Amino acid sequence: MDAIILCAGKGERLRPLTENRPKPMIPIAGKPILENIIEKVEDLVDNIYLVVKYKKEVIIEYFKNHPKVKFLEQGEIDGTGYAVLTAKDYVEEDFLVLNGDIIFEDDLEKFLKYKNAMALKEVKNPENFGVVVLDDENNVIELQEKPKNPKSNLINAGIYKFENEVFEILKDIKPSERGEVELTDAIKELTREKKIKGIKLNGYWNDIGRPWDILDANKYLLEKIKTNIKGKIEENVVIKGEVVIEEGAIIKANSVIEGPAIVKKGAIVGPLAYIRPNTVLMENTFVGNSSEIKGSIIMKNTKIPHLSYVGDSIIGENCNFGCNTITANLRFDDKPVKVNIKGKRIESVRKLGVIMGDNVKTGIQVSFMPGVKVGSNSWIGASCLIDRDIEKNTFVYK
Ligand code: TTP
Repeated sequence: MDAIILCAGKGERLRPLTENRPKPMIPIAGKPILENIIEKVEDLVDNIYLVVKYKKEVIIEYFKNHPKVKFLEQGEIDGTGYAVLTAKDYVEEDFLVLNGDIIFEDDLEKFLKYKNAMALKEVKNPENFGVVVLDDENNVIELQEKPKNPKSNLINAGIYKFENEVFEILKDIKPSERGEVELTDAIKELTREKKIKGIKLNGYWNDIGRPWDILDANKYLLEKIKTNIKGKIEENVVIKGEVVIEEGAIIKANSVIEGPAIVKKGAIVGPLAYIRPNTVLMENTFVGNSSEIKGSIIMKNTKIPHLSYVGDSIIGENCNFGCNTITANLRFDDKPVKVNIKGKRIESVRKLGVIMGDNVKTGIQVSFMPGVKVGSNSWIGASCLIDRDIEKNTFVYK
């Protein structure tokens, strides 16, 4: 048994976080989304084929020493079906296929006994997804793409078990209207002869597409951590709840950490810093005097040295915050924060801060309104209030 993990997508809805890395490499709960997926399959399969393309070097560098991982590059044509076809001459007779951007709880053993199967998740809003209709024997009999009137509340969860036969179907599939060879078109062929089972997934499942999905999955994964303190803890530090502090991290005097939280290797917290639940400080970050971080992912090498508040935010690598940089994460009217996703203004969640790319610098007293995005390499000058998205490589000043 082998596994194919689809990692070649462009992750456009997650700009600016995907400007310098593919979506599967966004860190959630301290490690890339893809590492969470690999951990789910590595004991079940002999080989794990990662189908890569966009920013492939980031994936290859991180996983190059994994004994089961091999890399295949998707060709010119886009689409999940074409991504699977990339592995045609490599995988064994039976194989699992997983999207490279899902965080899920359930185990996958139950798929292995079927020739062809797909994972389904029960949701309240099936109209936003690919809906799957089953017969009494759990055979998939119909797929509906974002239907106005869904025939079931089960959706395609992006995990499949196939036999080699699917390649024969895929190689004859023509690109869809959006120019992609779609895996679902091959599945439709299988449904004609009732050849594919639908298997319901239990527990948490999230298809990471939008920034707030990352924070939701981060919260879910952090609920599972157990306290493990290997770093240096100075005097008068208060640690509550489940907290991981890796070796080489330092928590300086009079800081407070409320778990669940992870402080990675080389990170420095304090003196007098306040780390609140659902926060991850990646490697070599610095959160200094009187800075407060809540419900956020701060990627490696980012510095937040003094008098800042960062709430419900995702901050890229190598950013530097000037003194008193502040994020707002809640509207006065308590309504969901609106975010621009691929040109559309979308309601997100009640609390959402800033979504920031890599290498951003802010001057002193910079503030961000809820849900704004800041592209990589931008500089925000002193005293600016940012209430709109900032493209990458932009210098904003008063
Ligand atoms: P999507 O989430 O549909 O696409 P994406 O990752 O490019 O994100 P966005 O829509 O924000 O641009 O893709 C589902 C999965 O399939 C995901 O794990 C990426 C993978 N994929 C490929 O490997 N190759 C492809 O050509 C496409 C379209 C997706």
